[in-house]
Amino acid sequence: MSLTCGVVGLPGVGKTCLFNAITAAGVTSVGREEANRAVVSVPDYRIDPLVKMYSAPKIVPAQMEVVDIPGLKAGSTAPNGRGSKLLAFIKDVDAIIHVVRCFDDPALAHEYPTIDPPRDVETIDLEMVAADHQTVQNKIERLAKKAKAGDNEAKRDLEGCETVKTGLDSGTPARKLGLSERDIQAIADCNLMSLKPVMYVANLKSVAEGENAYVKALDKLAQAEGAEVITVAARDEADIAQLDPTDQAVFLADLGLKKSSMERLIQAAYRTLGLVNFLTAGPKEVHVWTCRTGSKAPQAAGKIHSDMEKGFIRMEVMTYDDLIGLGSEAAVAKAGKLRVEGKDYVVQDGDIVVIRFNK
Ligand SMILES: Nc1nc2c(ncn2[C@@H]2O[C@H](COP(=O)(O)OP(=O)(O)OP(=O)(O)O)[C@@H](O)[C@H]2O)c(=O)[nH]1
Ligand SMILES: [Mg+2]
Repeated sequence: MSLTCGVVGLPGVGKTCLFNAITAAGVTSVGREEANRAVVSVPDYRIDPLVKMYSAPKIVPAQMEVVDIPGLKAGSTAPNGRGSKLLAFIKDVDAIIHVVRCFDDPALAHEYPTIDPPRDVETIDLEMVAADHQTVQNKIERLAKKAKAGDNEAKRDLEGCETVKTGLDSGTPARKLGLSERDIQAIADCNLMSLKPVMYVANLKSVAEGENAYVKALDKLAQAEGAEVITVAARDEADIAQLDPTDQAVFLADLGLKKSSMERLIQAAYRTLGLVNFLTAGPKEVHVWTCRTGSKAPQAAGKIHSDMEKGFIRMEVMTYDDLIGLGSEAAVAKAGKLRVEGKDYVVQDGDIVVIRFNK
């Protein structure tokens, strides 16, 4: 299962630079109307220690797709506007990496004469809200017909949709409306953009810059909605990503940095997707598997092989910390910390598992 994060923001804020920094793809796309796509491996601190423990020759990390979407601006959602295509790109992603310019540079064009992260975030949010509003309105019209004909399910969904629409009317993104399970159910097939999980990227002028008032303003806004913020200098990081690994280390050391912030960024983006990673580890390979948060053992096993879901008997589970702390599977078992879990077990991040199943 590889999910997709979309890099979104106003024109010229550094989205393509960030995409290049993440993927080392080296694309130039100023003025392009198409999206750039690449799949990246998700760094995981648990992989190396496990590889060492088992002398495993093969590593399979989790992966996610990153899509660089051309800049969106106020008014993009107007019918037949250039933005309708851009909005379609956003519809297709599972989470949003919202890039915000957090530096002054009169030589570098910005959509507005001032730098103002909360305004920039709101501009993009309002575009998504406007498009979502239309989507919900269309659904309400369809449901109203069915409800009138006596369809009770349609009546219930209609209520949920009305709640969401009222919220969107006030300009609030759906993700901030505190919607109930039932409301979310009612709009599930609308695939609302403003409901997608978001993380923010504060883009600085250079890696030498410290955090500034713009970053603080973005931090505050993100904190209020429980979203993560990663501070980067996309242009510098894109340049660094083009170097070979030894030169990268030298370059970063020159700047007084240990490593590029891309690892942190990829990890934060991956967390924003709301996934759980579990692992299988042995002398052949260390493999990171991915399932949705809340998945039960058989569904998680199904990510490895469909036979494991169909014939599921049990899942033997140890935590990463126990395995590393105690030093071997045998020691974990001896300490009584190897758990046997059944089909109702909800798989946790960092579980190291063995699936027992009927072939
Ligand atoms: N100084 C500085 N310039 C940057 C940074 N990030 C991007 N730029 C510059 O800003 C300009 C636009 O960068 P892009 O990455 O193409 O911006 P974008 O968001 O992809 O733009 P659109 O796709 O047209 O919306 C380029 O000239 C970059 O060199 C940065 O971190 N620091
Ligand atoms: Mg771009």
